[in-house]
Amino acid sequence: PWSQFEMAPTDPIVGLNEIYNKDDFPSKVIVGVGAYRDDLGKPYVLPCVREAEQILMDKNLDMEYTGIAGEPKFVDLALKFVYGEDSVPIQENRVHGVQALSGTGGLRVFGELMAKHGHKHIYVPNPTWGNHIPIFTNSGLEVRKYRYYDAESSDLDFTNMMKDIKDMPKGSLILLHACAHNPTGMDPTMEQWKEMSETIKKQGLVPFFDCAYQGFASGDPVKDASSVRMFVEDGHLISMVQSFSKNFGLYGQRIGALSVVGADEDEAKRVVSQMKMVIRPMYSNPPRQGARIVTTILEDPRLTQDFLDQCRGMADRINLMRTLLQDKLAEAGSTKNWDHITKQIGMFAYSGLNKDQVMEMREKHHVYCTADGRISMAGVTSGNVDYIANAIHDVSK
Ligand code: PLP
Ligand code: TYF
Repeated sequence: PWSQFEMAPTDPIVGLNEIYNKDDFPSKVIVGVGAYRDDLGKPYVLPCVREAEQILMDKNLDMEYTGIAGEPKFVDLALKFVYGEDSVPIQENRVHGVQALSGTGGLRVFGELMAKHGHKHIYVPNPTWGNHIPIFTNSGLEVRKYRYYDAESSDLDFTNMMKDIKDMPKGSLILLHACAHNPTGMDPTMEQWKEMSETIKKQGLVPFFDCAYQGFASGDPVKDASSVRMFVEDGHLISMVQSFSKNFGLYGQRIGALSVVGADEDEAKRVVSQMKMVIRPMYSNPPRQGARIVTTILEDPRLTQDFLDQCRGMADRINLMRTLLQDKLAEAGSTKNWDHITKQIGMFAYSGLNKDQVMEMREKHHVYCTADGRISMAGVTSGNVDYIANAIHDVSK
């Protein structure tokens, strides 16, 4: 039964690890997958997470199945974390959701939910996180793109984005990156978000937020939720997927949430009941440990404060590396403008290197970033920043 199966291509982002692992050059560097590293290049478990694990261990909890929608307490805390406790629809009990298999799983459930309920297409920014496209295609939605970024000026292409939004048919789904746009690191300003909110409302579009970096953009999760909170205040009945991979460093725990703001409590609950109809035959129910960890932290004020400090610590280190990388490029002799490295936010620097330059960097310097020139700043350390700067300068001079 397997003879006609062809070898599938490796994933453009995750597959980079395999290529890197085969390279035995001693000072090779990988700045591919967006996963935080400490300044020694090692994976980082937040101390608040370690503490929460210990608390949970001491509780001797059972390992029964959770419900289809996951852990209710987690979902409640996750929604307050992004919408804000004093959010009007939270107060009115018309924001409901489910625990999701991190951002990816929430996106997939959302895609299928909307395809099942009459949606034919979704608009995503160009460029967007590579996985968005197969996730929504596999969900049964046609993926359409709106202009987002101008490679020439390494800046947001706001004028053309607004033009494209104005051309979207009424009722269309539009995906927005809540903060720290992946891969470009360029977010709209609050004034621009306001204009987008007004136009999206006027056009009768359905905004859906992907919030994968709350706390990673500015170091402050409240500030990073500003776009989402503005849309909610403007009266949009948004839906949203949250990931706790990056901000809590819980990557492999697969923990996230998918939520919806309804016109009233009953409406939000009806949507959630339909999410459960998608989930039950897909994976039945989500894993519990990540939900328990996040719950333990967010229900305890002292652990929450520790989390905020540790999350800010990661964001600060990345921003320090942005400044250092830009400085080192100048030091290496580059006369090009690299201002965008420090202007961009979140985990990535969208360097502007083209595919040939990326390949040259891999072959000649053993520095691995994705083919679109995206550099994971989370992988840059004080130990490798000189080496990376010299490699970038060499292939771009
Ligand atoms: N959405 C965006 C924009 C991302 O950048 C990522 C991860 O890189 C995800 C979703 C999904 O990540 P996870 O499934 O680990 O939450
Ligand atoms: O670096 C990125 O953009 C992501 C990271 O299951 C990632 O692709 C890797 C594995 C995964 C989800 C996200």
